[in-house]
Amino acid sequence: MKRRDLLKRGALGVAGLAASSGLLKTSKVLGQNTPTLGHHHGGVVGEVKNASIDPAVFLESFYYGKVSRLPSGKTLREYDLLAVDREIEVAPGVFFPAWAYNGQVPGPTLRCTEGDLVRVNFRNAGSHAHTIHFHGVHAARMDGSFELVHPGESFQYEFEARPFGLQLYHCHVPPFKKHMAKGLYGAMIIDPKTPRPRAREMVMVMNGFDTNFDGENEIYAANTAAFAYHQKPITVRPRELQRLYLVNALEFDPINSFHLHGNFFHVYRTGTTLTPTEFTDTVMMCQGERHILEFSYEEPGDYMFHAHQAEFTELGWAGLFRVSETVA
Ligand SMILES: [Cu+2]
Repeated sequence: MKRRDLLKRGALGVAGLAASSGLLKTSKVLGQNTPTLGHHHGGVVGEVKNASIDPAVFLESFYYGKVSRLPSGKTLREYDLLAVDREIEVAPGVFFPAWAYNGQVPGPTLRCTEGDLVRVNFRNAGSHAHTIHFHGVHAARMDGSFELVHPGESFQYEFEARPFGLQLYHCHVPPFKKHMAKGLYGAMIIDPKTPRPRAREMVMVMNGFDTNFDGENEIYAANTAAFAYHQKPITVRPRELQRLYLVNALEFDPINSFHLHGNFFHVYRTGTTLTPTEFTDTVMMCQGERHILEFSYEEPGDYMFHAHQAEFTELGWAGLFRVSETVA
């Protein structure tokens, strides 16, 4: 049965899909609630405990690598990335057999500064050949598109970090769509040499999961766990500048989006400018697109953010910013 047919029959959402696709592992979690949004305490009952990341921690985690100084004065940053097979939980009780960099989906958010020499020690401990293709400017042999790294093998990628902005890295082994959709992707932030203004910074990698392998996503999320930030809102202080690094790693659906409630945000397209290119409340993003968003809230309260594709929202891609003076 197709996801869209399922949805036409009523507000089944996550629980209905999980139950009908036979992927249900913890029956107490699902099947007893209204899984779609519309009330204030999260879209599903139960929590994702094995997402491979803690969404609250992943949101603000940056992997700066092992830093050393080269004789030229340049900064060298060394990162270790390991591809593994791992089952992850993507909605309460819904598991997905992922392929994951460092055992997590999304992979760690690599962070460096423009001009740094980036060295990535990649080892493939998975069951299929993989690579890492980095967006950015680099030599062809460092592109991760032709040199397959077979199970048990290693490869060292090395390039200068440029241009500054928000980059994407992902496996580039055919069938490409499958290697992406299985979870081999992550964000890479290349900071400008003169840092951006001080802000509270967050990373959201918009993704989805084809849990019944029919070539469509059944679960959607920002940072893998459906409704995670709806169940545990992201707390922000009034008037504090929020900087969101937003990456679209979704497969199968050509377009994804981010819509913010009660507010507008500035868009820095691909993160490659220091002046905003747009002021809006909804940004559409094709596969592989990424932008930096900046905004701040005045009034305390709970504000939704979600894909403006309502179908994605109901299947997990929704969260809340909780604006409060008393943020820890
Ligand atoms: Cu791969």
